[in-house]
Amino acid sequence: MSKRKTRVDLRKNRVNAPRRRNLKPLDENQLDDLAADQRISGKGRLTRRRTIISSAEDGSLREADDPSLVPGRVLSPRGGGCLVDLGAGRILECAIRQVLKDMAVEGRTVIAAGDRVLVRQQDDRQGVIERIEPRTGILARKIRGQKHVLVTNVDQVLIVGSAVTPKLKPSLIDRYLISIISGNLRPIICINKVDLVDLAELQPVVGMYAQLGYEVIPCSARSGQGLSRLKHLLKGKATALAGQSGVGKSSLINTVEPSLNIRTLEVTEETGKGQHTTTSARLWPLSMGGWVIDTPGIRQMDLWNVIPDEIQAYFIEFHPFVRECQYANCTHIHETDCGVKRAVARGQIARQRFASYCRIRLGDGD
Ligand SMILES: Nc1nc2c(ncn2[C@@H]2O[C@H](COP(=O)(O)OP(=O)(O)OP(=O)(O)O)[C@@H](O)[C@H]2O)c(=O)[nH]1
Ligand SMILES: [Mg+2]
Ligand SMILES: [Zn+2]
Repeated sequence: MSKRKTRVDLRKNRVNAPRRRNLKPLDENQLDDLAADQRISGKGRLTRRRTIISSAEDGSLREADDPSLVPGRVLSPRGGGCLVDLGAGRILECAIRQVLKDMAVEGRTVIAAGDRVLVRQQDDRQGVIERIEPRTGILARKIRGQKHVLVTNVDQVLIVGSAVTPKLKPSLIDRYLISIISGNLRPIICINKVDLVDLAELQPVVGMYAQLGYEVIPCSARSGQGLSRLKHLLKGKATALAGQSGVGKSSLINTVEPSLNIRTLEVTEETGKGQHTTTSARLWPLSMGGWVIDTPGIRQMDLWNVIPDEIQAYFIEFHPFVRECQYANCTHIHETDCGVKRAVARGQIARQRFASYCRIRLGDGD
């Protein structure tokens, strides 16, 4: 590996007391705010210099190798730190070294579930994360203009929706599809709670995504329907489960791995919404091989790093019709002579997908 030594400017230690040992639980947003606090903000605060090794292959920055560091995988962000699995059943509660927080200039997230890290162990319960390995396979979204990494180092994302309670939101599925594909991950669409509906009612939406070439699994954590197919797809892979609160993400993981017994809660009767039972992302090993990351239900999935003109590229069924648009820069929204709109009118593009495109393009929520 070609390596290069560089001198980098580092920010002065935080003026406030360091949080290193303070591991009291914070919620996801507080953690993000913490990370946001720590962006490098001005030259006036750059006081120390340190030698960092940068690797030409992956562009990652890290300090010189240290044999006393042990590798681990982040199970869950927790307060200002996180839980790290060192393997063989050893789990440490770890703080994050200040220098890593200082380097997290890109966005809100210093550390995310799934991160591969190097840890300096302090005792059999605690340690400090000294290094974060380069991430592959990120699922991220945008919150208040910044990148929020939901999970890292996964192969695929299971987009979980429910047939009813809460009601299926294809436009949310479409947003997930864009962020998953733009993150170079494989999407799998899972429509849970099919025990509560007549399968024939779901057929149009299942058919719509299957026709686009996506893997779609109608399933039920309650009746067991579709679960053998789901298990087959999860085996040996690192998979994040994502979707609204109450759709049954944690329930599905419990069915695949009953010993986990993850907490789940009824959907609120009046609102038909979930209760945000899972509050931080958590990685779980599967006994059949592979990992799953359970994530908290999210209300909104704003796209990170996808500009409006690029959105149409993710609607693969539009591609053959775009050349029939009068203008090369057609947005397929207000133009009258538009190949995409004609294809919608002829039934060659699903209305549902076109409606999603318009909402996402116009920046409307779901
Ligand atoms: N009828 C039916 N109910 C289900 C099914 N899967 C989950 N549920 C119920 O749906 C409710 C919500 O399930 P959870 O697993 O907590 O949902 P979640 O997606 O993890 O929700 P958050 O953690 O809040 O994001 C629970 O009451 C489950 O028992 C299913 O296949 N059929
Ligand atoms: Mg949950
Ligand atoms: Zn057009």
